[in-house]
This record gives sequence, C-alpha cells and structure tokens, in this order.
Amino acid sequence: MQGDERFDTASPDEIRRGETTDVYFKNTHQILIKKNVSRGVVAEFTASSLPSGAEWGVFAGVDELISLFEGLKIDLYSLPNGTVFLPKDIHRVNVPVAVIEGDYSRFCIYETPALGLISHASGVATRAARIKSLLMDRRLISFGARRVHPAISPFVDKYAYIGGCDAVSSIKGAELIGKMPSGTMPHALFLIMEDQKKALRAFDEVIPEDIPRIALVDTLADEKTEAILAAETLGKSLYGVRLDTHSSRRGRFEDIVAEVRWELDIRGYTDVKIAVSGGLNEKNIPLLKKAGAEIFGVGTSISNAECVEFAMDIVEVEGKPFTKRGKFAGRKEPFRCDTCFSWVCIPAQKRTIPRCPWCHTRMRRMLTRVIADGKPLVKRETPEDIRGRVIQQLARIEEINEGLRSG
Ligand code: PCP
Repeated sequence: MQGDERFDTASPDEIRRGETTDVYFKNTHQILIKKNVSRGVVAEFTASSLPSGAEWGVFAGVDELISLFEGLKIDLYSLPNGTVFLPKDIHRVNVPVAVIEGDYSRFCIYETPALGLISHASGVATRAARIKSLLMDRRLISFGARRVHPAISPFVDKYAYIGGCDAVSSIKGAELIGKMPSGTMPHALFLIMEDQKKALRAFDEVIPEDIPRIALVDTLADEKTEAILAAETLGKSLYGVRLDTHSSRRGRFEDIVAEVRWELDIRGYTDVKIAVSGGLNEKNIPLLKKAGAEIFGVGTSISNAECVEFAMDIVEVEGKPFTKRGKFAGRKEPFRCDTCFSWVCIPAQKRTIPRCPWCHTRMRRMLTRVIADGKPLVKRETPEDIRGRVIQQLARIEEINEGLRSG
C-alpha cells in the first residue's frame, strides 16, 4: 500500500486513481473495456432522504467533486456549494444536486469517492446549519477535530464552518478556511499549573492580546466559585468564562449557567460572556441559550453528523430515458423558488421556466455546468463566501418559518 501507511489513509493520487472505489465498479469497468462497450450516459446524484429530523439539507463538497473529476472527458453540473435543498420536489421527484454526462466507462470507478465526498461534506454542513439556525445571534465554534481521523479533520472543520460555525478550533482547519483558530485553555493547564490564579495569570501574560481571555471554570471547584475567581483574577481583561462541566456533575446544565450568570452580574461582571461546551446538540442548546450562554463549542454533534445518503444513478443512455426502479428516468432541470424554497424538477428538454405554485414567482434554474470536457469552468469560492450563502438562506428560512408561525 502506497498511501500514508502511518495513518491508514488514501493519498490524493490513490483517490484520483480510483483506488478507494468499490471493487464492483472496477469489475464493471473491466467488462466494458474487454467487451468494448461504450455508452454515453447522464447520471444524477440525488438523496432519497435527509439525516433524521432534517427538513432541509445543505449541499456541499463541490470543490472536492471538481478535484476528483477534473481532467476526465466528462461534463459535470452542480448546485452551488452551500445550497439549501430538499431531496424531493413538490411532485416527490428526486432533486438532482449534481449531474455527470459522458462515456460511462470514463467515470464509473469514481462513483464511490464522489458519493463519499458530497455525502460527508453535506452531512457535516447540514448539521452545522441546523445548529447555527438556533444560534443566528450567538457564536458557534466547531470543536470536532478530536472526534475524527486527523487526516480529514481539516475537511470536517471546513464544512462545519461552511454550514454556519463562526470559527473552528483546529489549526489546520482554520488555515483551510483562512481564519484564526478559536480556543482558549484545556483543563490540563490548571492541573499542570496546580493553581487556578497562577494558570490564568500565565495565560494572560503569555498569550497574544488579540486572543479573548475565556477562562475555563469547572476543573477543580464549583463553576460559580471558579467564575468569580477568574473575574477577580483577570478583572477587565476577562472576556468570558467557559463551562465544560463533566457529565457526572451536570444535572440541569442550563441551571448552572443561569446561576453563574446571576453571580457574575450581581458582582458587576455583566460584560463577562458565558461559553459552554461538552455534549452540546440541537436539544440542549436552546435551553443553554435561554439560560444566558453566548458562545457554544460543539464537537461530536457536528463532526460526527449523519451523512446525507446520496446515490448516483444513470437516468439516460445514449440520449434515451432509462433508469432503475425507484428512480426517475430522463435528465431533469431542478428549479427553486427563492421566496418559499420549494423545488420543481422539469424534464431537461422542456425549455420552460416554471412558476412557483404558491408564490407564483418565476423559479430559479439551480444547476450550473462546472466541468466541460474535463476542464473546470468555475473558480473555487472562498469558504467565507460559501458560508455567507448558507447564512443568507438560514435567515430566509427563519423568515419563512416566522411567517408560518404568525399565520
Ligand atoms: C473537550 C472540549 C469539549 C469536548 C471535548 C468536545 O472537553 O472541551 O468539551 O465537544 P463534544 O462533547 O461536543 O464532542 P474535554 O476533553 O473534557 O476538555 P479539555 O478542554 O480539557 O480538552
């Protein structure tokens, strides 16, 4: 095995040589070559469902998809990176998030890595977006690098950021998104310094001033005791306190947060922010926000999010609609209504632009050609720009839901 034998990962060259593919695609390729069978096809990437509980998904991983197919004599079409999508349109037709066109034997061995890239990226981005939609006015930091294989932690942090996280904790992940890594101090600092005041003063002395002073306040004593100690020790330079209370001590974590908030406020530390981390998810985050938490460090729930189960299916062979049971034959153009985010797929040969059955507005064509005959047609967008697109859509979804709530 050539790749990185120390950490058992495939190298980029091995991925591009199709060596991470499922063997039955290699068998198929051999048969087609041996039997000299060449068929021009259209294949669509669709999701029949979303991770549990998700009403919508964030399509992601386009950059990597282009890197995989670049140089192959095929055409690739894709939704923009960071598009909020639904797996099915208003008629329950599967929405194609990407489409590949060309001689099947040229790309058949890449189905596995292609699906892996978009399923993983979209799973992480979707979960991050769902959590960010609960925290649009709060700071959300990805703490998940320690929960995944280090070789992919930059990838995971990139899509946690694209999905909506405001920052990431890992150095390589932050580099990939062009941002400063975010993080303050682990419990180990206090255990090694054996004295909270000494540890806090050392942090304040050594760490560059532009790093916010967020003191961890649950290592040796009660959170409110350590929070008051931190405030009295660092005074004005204390930006916040982080509660990472061990699960054995948690009980109702939101009540501990409310208590610390009260104790800081009655002593005049009203500007000191409260950060929380450890086991955070969509269920407990709203309670912690209500209790006064303003900064949220989320690891496992985002980094180990369920993937979006995409599939790639041939829908046309030599220009004729032809597909397997359970799928919809023929090439489709997906359109989205920018007002209510509903989707309509129409047969590609129909050149009409549909109107949204609810808003009656012209819907927007969503697929763009990103590779022509192996040549990339689009420049990589910055993670910040893609994240901006996601945040805009989350704001629109909030407006739509607000409209529905107020009837
Ligand atoms: C770590 C970090 C978060 C945990 C892990 C990651 O805690 O502070 O609380 O988030 P997750 O639970 O969402 O995956 P510890 O390892 O307890 O603490 P330390 O900060 O000392 O590393």
